[in-house]
Amino acid sequence: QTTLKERVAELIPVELEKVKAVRAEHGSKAFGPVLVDQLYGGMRGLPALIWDGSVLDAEEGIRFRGKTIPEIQDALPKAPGGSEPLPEGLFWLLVTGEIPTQEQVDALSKDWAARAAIPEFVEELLDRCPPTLHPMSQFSLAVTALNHDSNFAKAYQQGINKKEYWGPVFEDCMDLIAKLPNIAGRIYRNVYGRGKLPAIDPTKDYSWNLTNLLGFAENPAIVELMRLYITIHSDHEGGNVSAHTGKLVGSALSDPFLAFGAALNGLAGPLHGLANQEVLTWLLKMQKAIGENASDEAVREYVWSTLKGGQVVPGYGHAVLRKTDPRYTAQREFALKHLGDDPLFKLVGQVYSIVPDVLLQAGKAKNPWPNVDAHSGVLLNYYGLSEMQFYTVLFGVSRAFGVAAQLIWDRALGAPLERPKSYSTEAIAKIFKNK
Ligand code: FCX
Repeated sequence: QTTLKERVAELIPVELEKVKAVRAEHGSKAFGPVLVDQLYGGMRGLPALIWDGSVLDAEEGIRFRGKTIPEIQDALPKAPGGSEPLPEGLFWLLVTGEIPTQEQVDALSKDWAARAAIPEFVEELLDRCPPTLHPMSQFSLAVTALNHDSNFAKAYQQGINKKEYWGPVFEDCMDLIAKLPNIAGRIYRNVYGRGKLPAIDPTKDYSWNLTNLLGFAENPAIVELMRLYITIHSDHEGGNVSAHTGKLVGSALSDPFLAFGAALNGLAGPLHGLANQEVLTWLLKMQKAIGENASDEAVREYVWSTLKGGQVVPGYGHAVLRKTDPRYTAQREFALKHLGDDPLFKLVGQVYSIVPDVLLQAGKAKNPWPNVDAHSGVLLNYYGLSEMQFYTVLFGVSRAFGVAAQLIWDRALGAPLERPKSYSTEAIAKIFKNK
């Protein structure tokens, strides 16, 4: 049976040829004009990056290597007795574009379990963090510190040939993903006083181990949720803040730990991954203000008061999407199957029936529909993982899959240092004065 690394090695010459052919045929063609407004407007819609793992369509949502979320739920290998895809399989798909066999997925589970231990000094670093330090700051700190043992940084210092970069980067990416559960678990237990971490079970899959490190694995339903959660948060093409940061920092040949540590700092922003936490905070505040089983009118008024206070409605809107996020839908379907009439789930549904209208009426947001973050917190909370400040850490564990897959290919295909051109307002005024 072929390992993931062997398959990547086989695919590299094929991909190099593909890129060469596309560049030879289309390299000098223009995508279209760039508007000055795009420079001021957060580069929306500006074609600027190559990202192979996934592509986002504004109407349809994400496709991982051409496959929609329902398609990967169907096609990827599952755990015994489970019905959600194993993220191990998704990583294989992101890296190779191919659906792995059950044996290949099992081999990844074993490989990651074997690499899962974190250095003692990183454990101590985390143990010394005050519980008041946000879990995302602790997470990025620990991931950055893993650079101590980077295979790539070491190989670079020893003068590795550029053609060989991808090998140690692949090893670093595998180590990175493998070590995240121990980091996340340690942060959770330290911050919330949940006792000592259990050992990794090498006979179990990645999500089971992650859930067990957090202390919840005796409930098979939350383990299934974790498999779905890690799968759907992994990748959302290349332009979002975390993915782009990982790629950008990697382009300086910073190793995958430094690159992903930087990505995590972007994910920790409230307009991006922190929305995972913000949604539940907002829902609970609303529940406190208007009570359980509140009327639609009361919810509508609360949404308006958020907008009038100059705040965003967390979990709604998107820079690219213009329809309900299929990652929201996948979580809603999971909730319909498992959550019954949980009051917070009911509130999420009620909010879904009200917020889009309000945002449309307010007339600013280009997309009034819910994104991935509008649903995740309610699911985790239902199973007892109620500490919302921790939620973005789980998003981060998942996002490593997408960033790592691209880092491997960027180094395999010799992606150059990123260095776009910037302009001052003065320069722009001068350039376009007489145009
Ligand atoms: N609530 C209130 N106002 C909103 C809004 C929302 N949910 N979404 C957009 N708007 C506002 C913007 O703030 C902006 O106002 P301004 O003109 O006064 O600056 C205006 O509508 C136009 O913004 P728009 O072009 O629609 O959206 P952007 O591409 O600029 O921003 C995000 C996209 C996602 C940042 C925006 O919709 C938002 O703030 N949403 C709430 C936070 C959130 O859920 N983030 C998570 C997104 C994602 F899924 C993820 O990364 O995890």
